Amino acid sequence: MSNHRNRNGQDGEGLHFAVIGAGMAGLLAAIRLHQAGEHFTVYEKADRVGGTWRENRYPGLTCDVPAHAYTYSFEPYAEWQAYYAKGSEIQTYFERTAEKYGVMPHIRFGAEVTACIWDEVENIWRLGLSTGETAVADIVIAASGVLHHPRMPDIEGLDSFAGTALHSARWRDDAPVDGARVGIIGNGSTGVQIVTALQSRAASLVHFQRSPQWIMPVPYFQYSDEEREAFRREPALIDAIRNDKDYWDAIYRFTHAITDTHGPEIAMIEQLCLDNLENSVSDAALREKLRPDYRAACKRLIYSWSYYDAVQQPNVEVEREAIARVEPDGVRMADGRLHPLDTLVLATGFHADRFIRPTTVMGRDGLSLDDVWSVRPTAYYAVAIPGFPNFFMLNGPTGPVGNFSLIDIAERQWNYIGHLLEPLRRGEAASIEPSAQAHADYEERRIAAARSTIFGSGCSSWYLDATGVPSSWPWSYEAFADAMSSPNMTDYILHAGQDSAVAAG
Ligand code: NA7
Repeated sequence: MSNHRNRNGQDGEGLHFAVIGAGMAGLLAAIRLHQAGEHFTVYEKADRVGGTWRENRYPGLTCDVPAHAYTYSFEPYAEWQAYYAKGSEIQTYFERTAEKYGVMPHIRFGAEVTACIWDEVENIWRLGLSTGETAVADIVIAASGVLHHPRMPDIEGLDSFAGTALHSARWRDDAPVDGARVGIIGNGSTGVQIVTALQSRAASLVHFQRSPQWIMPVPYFQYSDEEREAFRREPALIDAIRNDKDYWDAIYRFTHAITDTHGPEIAMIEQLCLDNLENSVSDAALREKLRPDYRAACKRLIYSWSYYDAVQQPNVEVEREAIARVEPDGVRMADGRLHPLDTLVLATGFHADRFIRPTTVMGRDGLSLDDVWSVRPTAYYAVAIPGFPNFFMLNGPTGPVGNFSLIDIAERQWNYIGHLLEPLRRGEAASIEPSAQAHADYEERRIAAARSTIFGSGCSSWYLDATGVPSSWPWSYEAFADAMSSPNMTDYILHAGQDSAVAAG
């Protein structure tokens, strides 16, 4: 938009972007905007970059996407220690990458965006910050994360616990673990990783499982110093891993498994998980405790190479009885038994439907995002929302979930957003948003398809919205890649400013 007024008092022409969040997706946006010479500010509530990887520090934290696939495509990393990276390594990667690409000076740390209000007269977003300041921007990139509001379990007496109780996403290094009696509530990826990591450190460990999980066996190995040296010398070796046909075939197979619940791919996953349980757990009673009563991949599949080993150690107990309450000394079960504990870890997940909320977001005509999302959070192709011009999300609602690299997903979404910005950059319009009709059609198709995915096959999980419909992309990964390669511009409305449409689809 060559004649567009500049924002935030900066000199020069062009659009000004406000990026919300300096995690993986926000840093991606920042780096790409910096490379393109755009004006932008990243607002970050915390005092460091890293998002999820800054917030989560629990023992055993590991990304279950192979390390070389969980990196930006433009910034391969030779230093990964193992096939799956530890959380602390990933945090280091993001810190280094942010420094290397020169985006740190553009990040306002300690500045949470509390409000985004669309100004229809000026065609700008007016931002309120936790610092009491205000800012304006032509474009908002909401990269505020998905799993960032810890869900505390509603268990009677939790506050009465005399030991240390803490949520997995609020880990404290002073929590007694070594030689302590530790209990872990929750059996998602987080609980499984914590149990595996703490088994050898705790005196005793109880894993409270409301629902058992299917465990997918995966390879795990360390990279040697020689291999890392080779990666440094020859980054093409890293590309070969990233682009490995077997890896991508597995991704495609996985989405076919999700979408074709009676096909050969899901049958293979189910068999692998079943064989893992049958062959890895020797005690028949324990095997039955660990056997889920729903289909594999209905909940997010747990990838682990060592959980079954950990729970077969003599200091570990898998507890399937219902929890009656927490008492000062430990956890009381419904059948009256007490597990005395020093430390109680709540690996009970997150409120996965929040996205940018609780930030107040108001679009055209005072339209509130909270109202638009009153049934379920939604966005056209997971990126944009009718009535919210120039507002784009990375890793927003209805995007692919599963065992994929969210970095790859965000990069594809960024490409899509880039196409949407072209008419604004050319000065042909002051704003762009999807049409309500296009979005309604998308949601109708998506919901119908989502109901018949494996996620909707009859289990509880954070994949389901409040009405029980899977909230995710319900088609194949190839379909997602194809959709993100270029938007259908006829589904978008361009406004020239002063609220007059210049083109409508
Ligand atoms: P998840 O996958 O949402 O798992 C939460 C776990 O906590 C799950 O096993 C729940 O059992 C259990 N839970 C929740 N509330 C309770 C109560 N009140 N009592 C007993 N058990 C409870 O969260 P994670 O942090 O493990 O993983 C989230 C994502 O992070 C993961 O998928 C990766 O993408 C990274 P339930 O199954 O509901 O019976």
